[in-house]
Amino acid sequence: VSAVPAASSSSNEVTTPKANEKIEIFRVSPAKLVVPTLAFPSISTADFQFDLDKASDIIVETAEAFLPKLGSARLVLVDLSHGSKILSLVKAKASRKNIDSGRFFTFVGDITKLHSQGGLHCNVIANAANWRLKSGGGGVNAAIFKAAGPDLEAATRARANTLLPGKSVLVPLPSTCPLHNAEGITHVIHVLGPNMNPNRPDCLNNDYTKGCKILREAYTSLFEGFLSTVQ
Ligand code: AR6
Repeated sequence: VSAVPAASSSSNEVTTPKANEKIEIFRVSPAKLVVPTLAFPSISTADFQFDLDKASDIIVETAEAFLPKLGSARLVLVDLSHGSKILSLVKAKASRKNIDSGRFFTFVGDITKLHSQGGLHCNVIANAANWRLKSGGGGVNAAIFKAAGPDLEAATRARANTLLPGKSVLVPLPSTCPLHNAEGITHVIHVLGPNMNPNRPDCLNNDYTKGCKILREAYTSLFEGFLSTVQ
């Protein structure tokens, strides 16, 4: 049985069936062909100045704990450059623990262009948000709100106005949203991590007992949100 996407009509893609060859053609939504995949940035480790070594332990441990619940779905930690320290740390620690690298891996690219520029299909992306769930600011938050346009702001407002540290909110994207129709992203999960930057609200003043607890809660909440889209 061949699954032929109904829309592949370019003449040089057409193959002629051989005698007696049975071909069944049925419509397959492109979204259904993609393995459910969450792409997420390293929460709190840039503008919020969280320690990279501690963050990498938490990312690897929470991802490892969630993989068995996720079926064939994948978790992908994304950052912008090949020199990313957090990607190197996580890659090394995941490999030491023999975590399946087909289901949990790192990827270099802009999280808003993973499909169009990186060839990576992700149906859900996470945002390292601020407590007001406002667009702008810097980092990945500014990039995601800019790429998604006003649709994401409206869809976010329909669900929440603020977020507590360690929590997340799952926001479905309408099909009119550029991130949905150009990149195949159906949901954005806003996550608020712990803040160690004295110039940002709710600074924890280097209290890593509280900080690690909140970062663990943040990833747990993020992966639970993703799990709810898979089930
Ligand atoms: N694609 C992939 N990764 C990115 C991108 C991108 N386009 N942009 C940044 N990163 P940050 P935080 C990586 O600072 O520390 C915002 O202003 C980046 O290299 O975005 O949680 C919010 O409004 C780093 O590894 O998030 C909050 O106020 C990771 O994303 C505050 O910053 C997270 O960096 C949140 O700070």
